[in-house]
Amino acid sequence: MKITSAEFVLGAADIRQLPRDGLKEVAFLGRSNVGKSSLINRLCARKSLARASTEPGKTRELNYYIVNRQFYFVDLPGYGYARVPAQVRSSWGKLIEQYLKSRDHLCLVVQLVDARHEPSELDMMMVGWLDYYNIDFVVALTKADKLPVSKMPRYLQDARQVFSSYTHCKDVIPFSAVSGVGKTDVLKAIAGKLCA
Ligand SMILES: Nc1nc2c(ncn2[C@@H]2O[C@H](COP(=O)(O)OP(=O)(O)OP(=O)(O)O)[C@@H](O)[C@H]2O)c(=O)[nH]1
Ligand SMILES: [Mg+2]
Repeated sequence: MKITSAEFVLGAADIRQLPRDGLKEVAFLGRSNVGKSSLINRLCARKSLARASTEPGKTRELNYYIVNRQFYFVDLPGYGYARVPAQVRSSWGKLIEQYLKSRDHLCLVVQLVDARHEPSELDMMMVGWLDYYNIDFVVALTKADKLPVSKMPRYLQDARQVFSSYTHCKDVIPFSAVSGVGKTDVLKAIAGKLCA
């Protein structure tokens, strides 16, 4: 699949503000600062379509981008940023769960996990929700460029092991927004679900 156009459509802090046009959507989920916006920018070959943050926890809304005038990419608010008040953190959790539960046209979630670290409790809670709500997902192991090439096979094997118990996990893909590694595989997974 080739992405030929991508435009920002809306940012919503409330589930009721989301589009009702029935277009399919692909959502990007992961802790704050894991690289969601950078991954979206890389997929779309745009430098600053989705704002990559200098400060973690900046993406507080669900940001909708229309891609190829056909479907949406949804940049979900990053979770798990410690310096955000507990009340705000729990409202993000609710917003994300409401989103996952209610979007009938959500056909794939790209779950991002930092390639260098074990998935956090919150990451595991998210993939638990994805399985529970019957949503297919792929895991992108982000910032792969920061890991020595020799270590990647082992990290990938470990991650595959962790996620293999989830019925809806379709693939685990090393990804780098810097080098572009993994872009083709992520796009392939997306195209597969959009055409299904
Ligand atoms: N080296 C490297 N840095 C990356 C990569 N992806 C993202 N970053 C950096 O990580 C930081 C966070 O990236 P973002 O894309 O803003 O992360 P996010 O998940 O959208 O963050 P929030 O919107 O705060 O939830 C930025 O400084 C990026 O430049 C990558 O693949 N490699
Ligand atoms: Mg972001």
